[in-house]
Amino acid sequence: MESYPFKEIEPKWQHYWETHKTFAVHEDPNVPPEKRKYILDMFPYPSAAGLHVGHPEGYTATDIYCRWLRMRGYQVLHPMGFDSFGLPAENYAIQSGVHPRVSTEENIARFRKQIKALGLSYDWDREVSTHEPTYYKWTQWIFLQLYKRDLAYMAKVPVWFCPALGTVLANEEVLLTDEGPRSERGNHPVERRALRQWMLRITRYADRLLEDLDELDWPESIKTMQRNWIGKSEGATLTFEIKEHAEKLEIFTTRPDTLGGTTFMVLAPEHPLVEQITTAPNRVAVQKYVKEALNRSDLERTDLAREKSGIFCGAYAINPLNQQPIPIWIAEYVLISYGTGAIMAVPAHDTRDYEFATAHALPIVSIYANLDEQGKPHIPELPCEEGDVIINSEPFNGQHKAECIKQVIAWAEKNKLGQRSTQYRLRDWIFSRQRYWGEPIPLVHVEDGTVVPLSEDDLPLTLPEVARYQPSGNGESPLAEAQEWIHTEHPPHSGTRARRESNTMPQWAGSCWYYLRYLDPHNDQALASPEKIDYWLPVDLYVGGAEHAVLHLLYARFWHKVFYDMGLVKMPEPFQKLVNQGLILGEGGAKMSKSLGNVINPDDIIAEYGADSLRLYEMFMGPLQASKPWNTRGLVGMLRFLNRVWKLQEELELTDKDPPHQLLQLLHITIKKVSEDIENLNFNTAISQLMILINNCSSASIRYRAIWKPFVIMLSAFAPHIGEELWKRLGEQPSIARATWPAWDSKLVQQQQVTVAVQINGKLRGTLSVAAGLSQEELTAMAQEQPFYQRTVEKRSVSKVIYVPDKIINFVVGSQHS
Ligand code: ANZ
Repeated sequence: MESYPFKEIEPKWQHYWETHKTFAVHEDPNVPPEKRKYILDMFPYPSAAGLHVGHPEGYTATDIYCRWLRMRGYQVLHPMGFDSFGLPAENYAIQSGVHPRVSTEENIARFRKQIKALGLSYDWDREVSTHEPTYYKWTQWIFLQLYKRDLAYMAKVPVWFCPALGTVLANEEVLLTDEGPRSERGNHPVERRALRQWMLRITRYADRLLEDLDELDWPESIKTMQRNWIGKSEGATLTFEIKEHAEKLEIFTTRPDTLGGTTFMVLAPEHPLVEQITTAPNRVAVQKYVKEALNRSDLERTDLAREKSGIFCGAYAINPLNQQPIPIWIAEYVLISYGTGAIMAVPAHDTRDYEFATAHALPIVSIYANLDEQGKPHIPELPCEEGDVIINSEPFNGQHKAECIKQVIAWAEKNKLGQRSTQYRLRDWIFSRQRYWGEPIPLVHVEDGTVVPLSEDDLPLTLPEVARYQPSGNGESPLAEAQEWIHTEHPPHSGTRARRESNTMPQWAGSCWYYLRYLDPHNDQALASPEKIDYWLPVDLYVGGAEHAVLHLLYARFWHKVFYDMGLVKMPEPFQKLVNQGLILGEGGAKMSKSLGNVINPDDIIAEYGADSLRLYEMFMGPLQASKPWNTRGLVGMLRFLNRVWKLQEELELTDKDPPHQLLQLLHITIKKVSEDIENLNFNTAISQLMILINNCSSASIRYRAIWKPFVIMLSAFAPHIGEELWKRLGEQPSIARATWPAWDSKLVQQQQVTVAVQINGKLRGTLSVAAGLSQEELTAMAQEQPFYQRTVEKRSVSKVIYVPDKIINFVVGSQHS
């Protein structure tokens, strides 16, 4: 295909932006706070594979948004950097002997070049990489602050260990196979081993991490995932006596009402009582069972489809309600890490317990009955969650569930048999790795056993050069073998021997706070100056993949809250609005993967079609948030569009005459549509509208400056290289990035207006005056902004929306709070 000269135009303008620092931004006190915007992309891990087509998707979206903001007079901070510590570089070093820093920096150089080839408007003066000592000095500084606040501590925790590789493995390096867990590298058996780790007390922030989600403009799905991850459960801990033992057994339940239906107890295999109460005849079998269970992950152990294995330990507990003896079992489906690691099992009303009781022929007693029309009680079909009234549970018989839960807790508290209790699924964060390529943890272990943090003045504690990246073989990091580095004295030169901490931080560490470093990347006195932090925060828009829904976003929110408590930042949340771009799938809809041979390389696309076509195509594929298959034909369509634009400017004479009214009207409709679409990140429909305008321009025999100039400005947000070129050819001064975004004249836009009735559960609550032809989504979004809607719906969840176009929208909401 004969194409416009993108091969010349694109590098030319990239060079222009770079040398003119077009997108560098400075704090200017004259810019009012509402005119400052911080637009952030999730920075990439610089893998050896280079950029994939998923990267340009999110990056182009934020780039368009930033360019649009700048042209509307906003001051925009839009930085980029690299999350450059991590496993692949270390594994590559083990295989090849190449220092991870060397391979990482090569990868960064390649990534940077690829990103620049996309024409993204970053302020490159703010680039950071997490592996640089000037950066990780502050990651270490943050660790010291966490340590000071008692948010970092040591504990022995089970991690994956591979004896053949002599190393600890990350979850993602372990495959769960039919022959048990195996190392991804080399397919060796892997086991759970308790090793000393550094932990961060994220659990102390569980409630705040949960509550503050409500205020954020984030996808509901991500908020739900975070809520589930934190997993707050309200219930009670209850204490059971053990027959012939002084020890007591404490359990956590969310269903104290079902106490009377407890027919057995279950301990997690790791529970400390297992040792003590297992009777002699059961000992050998119990030990065997426990050993097997310990080698399985929590995920496997709680797999609902898995047969409920378990073993009787020989001891009995006493039900505090009726003094009946209840056998104590040990079973893997009870996890040591949750609640108290022990449960009262109520097979009549819990499906897992029901399956277990059925498999092991244990009794099943219903403590609920349903009442028929005559008020006669009947046992419901089991298992069932609840019934009409409590039975078999004197003195609580006849009560309903909610009141019974309250009464049992009150009774337990009065008799010192237990208390109300809240549990979280969230666990403290294992914050150390037995690896070389990470931030050294800035502490020493003195020979008398004390642990001493380094002084802030001694930071950064840099990674030493090592000869081998092979793990030490005993589960310690390769740093443990760096003799000159690991041995030190504390206090320095005192002659008292000390060892540096050999663990390094996990890859999450650097990405927990990079959004702060961008604010002041060259500051060597502080992680960022308070003025700059106040000037820019919070991040107004954060765009990245949904794979970071839980961990990265939760960890970053946790650190941010610590910064908030330290007075470093003024708002409790770092990321106001979050958007996840959808996955780009291979042609035909399968996931892109090397093995399927359907991976698209952005370099090839840019060489063949140009970066502007790639950008337009990725935005035109569909809504930003949706996953969508690659289709090379669509890409060709974008190049055709740009060719057409180019031809118009080559072939049609430019005039300052007034354009025909219809064309002018179409221009203003386009300005409005494109502006509003960009604001809502609906780039695909904005591009369609630009195409409609160009189709109409093509039928004229002349180019009207009054149409062409605003068109070029709008186009430049999406396709900035051709935008700059056309701008210059209009006789304007570069850069078009500084042009003024056109305004629309609402008189010219006058579309048919309609009034839509907004109902909630069928009742009229208000009306909206809107343009005709809006979609259900558009109207829903508008309705949600109305105070009358917010007042009536509050936190209840909408179960259904009924929309009669241009007339009525009805929201069906439940009585339950979501
Ligand atoms: C008795 C009972 C009766 C329960 C009933 C449920 C239904 P969530 O909601 O997820 O917090 N449980 C407690 N600790 C456990 C552990 N370490 N491993 C596995 N299961 C555990 O779940 C709380 C319920 O999960 C608790 O309430 C307990 O079973 C079980 F009809 O107690 B329940």
